Amino acid sequence: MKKVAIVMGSDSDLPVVERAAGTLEEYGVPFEVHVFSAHRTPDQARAFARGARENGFGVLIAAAGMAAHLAGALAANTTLPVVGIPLKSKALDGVDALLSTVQMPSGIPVATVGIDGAVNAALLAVEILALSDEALAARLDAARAAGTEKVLAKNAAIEARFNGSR
Ligand code: RP5
Repeated sequence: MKKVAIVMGSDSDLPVVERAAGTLEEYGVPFEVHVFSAHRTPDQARAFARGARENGFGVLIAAAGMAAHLAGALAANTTLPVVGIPLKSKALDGVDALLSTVQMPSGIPVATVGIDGAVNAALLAVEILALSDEALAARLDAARAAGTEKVLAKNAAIEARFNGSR
């Protein structure tokens, strides 16, 4: 199976990024985690993206806050799919990172998830790898069905509490 790369702009991003790593672990998807910054270590970020395909990666996840150019900078240097996670920071609550990540020029796509959306970023990566892996696709289907069951059970409990006498 191809690997997923999780790249973050700073080690201060790790608390959110760990949720992506945990999700990939749940699905048994191999991954690496790196700190490369579009601004502080641009040469290393570029080299990583340029070599990612030949180094066995299938999807890159890029997490960054503030002026979040990391996902775009990686996408500029690879045609592998790049999933961007805009991270919440103090001053602008993550809207700065969201807009920096999502507003890519035509031709260089970044699939952007919600602010701090690390779990969905990992799930998107799993879905991409599952295009050519039926066992992985089956695991996604099973997890989706289990999630549905959980919500139906919650609905049943709420309905029983409030609608019992109707
Ligand atoms: C971004 O700047 C990083 O992704 C991080 O979210 C933010 C702040 O970085 P630190 O100053 O905490 O290293 O590039």
